[in-house]
Amino acid sequence: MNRRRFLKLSAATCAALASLELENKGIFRPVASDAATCKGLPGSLGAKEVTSVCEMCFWRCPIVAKIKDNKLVKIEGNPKSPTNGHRVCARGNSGIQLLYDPDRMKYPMKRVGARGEGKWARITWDEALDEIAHNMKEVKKKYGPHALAMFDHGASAEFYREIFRATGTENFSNEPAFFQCLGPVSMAYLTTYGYQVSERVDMANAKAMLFFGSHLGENVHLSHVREYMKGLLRGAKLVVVDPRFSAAAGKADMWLPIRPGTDTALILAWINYVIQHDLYDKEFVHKHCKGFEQLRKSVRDCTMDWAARICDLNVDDMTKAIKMVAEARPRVSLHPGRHAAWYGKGDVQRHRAMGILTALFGSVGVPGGLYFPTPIHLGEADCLGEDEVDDLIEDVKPPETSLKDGYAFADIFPGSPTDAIIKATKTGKPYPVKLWGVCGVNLLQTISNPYQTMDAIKKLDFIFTIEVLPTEPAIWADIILPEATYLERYDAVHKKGNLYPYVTVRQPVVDPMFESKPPYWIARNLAKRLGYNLFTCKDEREFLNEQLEEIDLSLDKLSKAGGIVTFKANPYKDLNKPLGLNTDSGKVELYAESYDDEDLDPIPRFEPVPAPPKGYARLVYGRVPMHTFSRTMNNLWLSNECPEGKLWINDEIATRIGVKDGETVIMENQAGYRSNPVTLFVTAGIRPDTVYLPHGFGSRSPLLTKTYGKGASDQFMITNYRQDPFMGASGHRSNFVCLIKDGKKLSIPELRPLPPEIPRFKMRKAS
Ligand SMILES: Nc1nc2c(c(=O)[nH]1)N[C@H]1C(S)=C(S)[C@@H](COP(=O)(O)OP(=O)(O)OC[C@H]3O[C@@H](n4cnc5c(=O)[nH]c(N)nc54)[C@H](O)[C@@H]3O)O[C@H]1N2
Ligand SMILES: Nc1nc2c(c(=O)[nH]1)N[C@H]1C(S)=C(S)[C@@H](COP(=O)(O)OP(=O)(O)OC[C@H]3O[C@@H](n4cnc5c(=O)[nH]c(N)nc54)[C@H](O)[C@@H]3O)O[C@H]1N2
Ligand code: SF4
Ligand SMILES: [Mo]
Repeated sequence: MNRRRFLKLSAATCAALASLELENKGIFRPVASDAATCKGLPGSLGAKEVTSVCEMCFWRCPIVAKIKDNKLVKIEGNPKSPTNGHRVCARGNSGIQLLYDPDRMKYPMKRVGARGEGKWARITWDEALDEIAHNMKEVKKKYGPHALAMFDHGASAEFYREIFRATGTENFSNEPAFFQCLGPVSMAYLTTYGYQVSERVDMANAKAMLFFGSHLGENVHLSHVREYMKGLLRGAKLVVVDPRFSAAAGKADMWLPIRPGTDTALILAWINYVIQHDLYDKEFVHKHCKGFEQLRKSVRDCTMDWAARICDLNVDDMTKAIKMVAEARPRVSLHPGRHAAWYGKGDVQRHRAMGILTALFGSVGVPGGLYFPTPIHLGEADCLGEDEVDDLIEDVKPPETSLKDGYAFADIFPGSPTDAIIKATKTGKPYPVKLWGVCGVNLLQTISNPYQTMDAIKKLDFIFTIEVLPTEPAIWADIILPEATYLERYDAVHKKGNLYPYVTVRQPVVDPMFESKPPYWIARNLAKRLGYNLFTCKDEREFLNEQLEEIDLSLDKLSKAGGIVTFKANPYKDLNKPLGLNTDSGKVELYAESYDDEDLDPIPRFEPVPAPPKGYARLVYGRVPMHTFSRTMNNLWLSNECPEGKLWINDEIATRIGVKDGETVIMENQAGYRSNPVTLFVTAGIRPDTVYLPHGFGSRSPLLTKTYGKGASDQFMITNYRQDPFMGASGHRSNFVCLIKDGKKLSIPELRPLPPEIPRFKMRKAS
């Protein structure tokens, strides 16, 4: 079967994801309204307490803002929320310090120095929007619609995306938070289960949990962490596979400090083991899975000894761990993972293997296992102009050579891989990309190889950014538009269809400060200048009411209900009936026929990723509970709590190379790039071949006065990356560093033997 055929099949297989995309945009028709079952007490919208939705991270917890003398004084969780209740996390609580950050973008600005130099003049909104519209028209006229590209993440970006869609371009990075985040796991579970599983795993009811990475506790999605804690408190066993002693490893019954990049070998050996030792759910497999025989044959040589050598683990621990988990079947929460863009090539297959092991335990549609979403179908807000856009782009021809060519996701996801957009911008091939619009994405801290990104930006005719803070993308912009923060604006209706489904809305808790404007206002005024008849509602309340109408709700009704209404969940399945999944076969696809292509194995195979070159350790990264990526680094309260991410290094390595805990060093990567100074955390809790740096620190924007110059950035060490051939994600974890102390280079000694199956990374100097 060739790639073209795969694409055709996957289009059907992946309809569920498309629906999810559409659902998120609020353009899905409802099938039934559960609104009659909504419960709620009268709230106090518009009074001293205003209900809204947090955006300090993308979990979007329902909140209540407390206002005194027109000033926001406290943020709490919405007590009526079935997920977080009155709680918020440290970041949610610190939203106040984003609102009142004196470094905020206050006025529209125009660049007057060289790009990236950071010199601007204040201009009016009219001037700023005129200039953006003029450049968008010019670039489209000169090079065609596909020369425009948009980088977006976050709720407000939805509005601007409509404008870019109306230009006819195919180039949306579709949220770097997709291509650098959960793209691979989405693709894998869509193939295997027919839906985007995301974090839909019922940990509160699990008897055993199994994590690969997934550092919950440091990764803080509040209600998700609470479900995990509930599971632990009820006595669930926990096995954590992580090269580092993560917060989750600290709570685990077993920690397996795996060699980075080898998880697929471990999972295949475990699949083989549970099949050989009858530790799988035969009934579930027989009734609900396709391809068991092919799976059994394919993994039969994946022995525990083979995997132990590759993963640098011992067979006894591996055996004990898998038995512990298998005994709990079907109440096993094998966490599907969220951040899955790890190594590039094998990422989808690693998550396919995880999905397969889950099915062998029968942990699907049952308490404690994977669960199914409860769709909430909002109405289409006609006045946003969705139909207008479809008419406008009806005749737009796709480019002869598309930036999506060759990617399996192409029919399913509306965007192009971020990396392809950047390369086309830099090289002009296969066609020139000349204008970028950026909203809610820190181009330099989010995307692999920031040096390449800066080179690309220099080639643009025009770049504008819509921002709340003067972070790196603002520094590189020609025009910066100051957007109202999430506490000063409306966004589209927010719904969550997980274990406790609900609908709520974000609404301003104070008026926009300075000259910042809400996204709806900005989008409407930009669209007008471009001649697009979009955003014709009187105001945001009108389109929100249109979205809510379909589920028999309105802003007033929502307000009376305390800002939130809940729905009955439908997470589990009757396993006596066919699952009727949205896959090719309607069953769980252990063998994915649609992958039957020369480079897409229908059953995952282990493909090694290169080991560190001699003298280097692999750089991996993750979260700290007090920050969200780079976006919270300048927050007064959060930066007080956690001003800098420390570089974790193994204690034995530290002794051998003569560095101590708390000392400051510089990292140098395999291509010779050097980091800002970073403080060491010396610990036995990390493998000797690996160092770990929390993500998002090391800001390069001097305008962020509370964080500039503090700590080092993982992204500025990530110059080497590999592309996932399935869906275009770039894996960030194939970079290696040695340390520089007092100007002297310290080589990292190799303490763990490398098996012949794993090649070593070949050094290349930076060009
Ligand atoms: N506080 C906070 N919480 C957040 C976020 C935030 O910014 N701040 N962001 C949210 C978002 S969008 C995401 S995507 C998630 C990300 O959070 P996760 O989905 O949990 O991210 P992972 O990359 O799975 O987990 C990081 C862990 O992977 C380990 N690791 C590195 N390499 C390997 C390997 O080869 N094998 C194994 N088994 N482990 C490895 C690292 O040591 C680290 O402990 O967090 C979410 N939660
Ligand atoms: N090296 C490395 N790279 C990574 C990751 C990693 O762990 N390590 N994680 C990956 C993952 S999982 C994800 S999800 C992505 C996240 O990628 P991004 O979402 O790009 O992450 P941030 O660094 O938070 O950048 C957000 C930008 O939006 C701005 N912003 C914040 N709020 C608003 C708002 O309300 N309106 C507007 N217009 N702008 C706003 C912030 O000031 C900031 O400049 O990064 C990915 N890239
Ligand atoms: S987890 Fe924290 S930062 Fe994220 S939405 Fe909830 S309260 Fe806000
Ligand atoms: Mo993410």
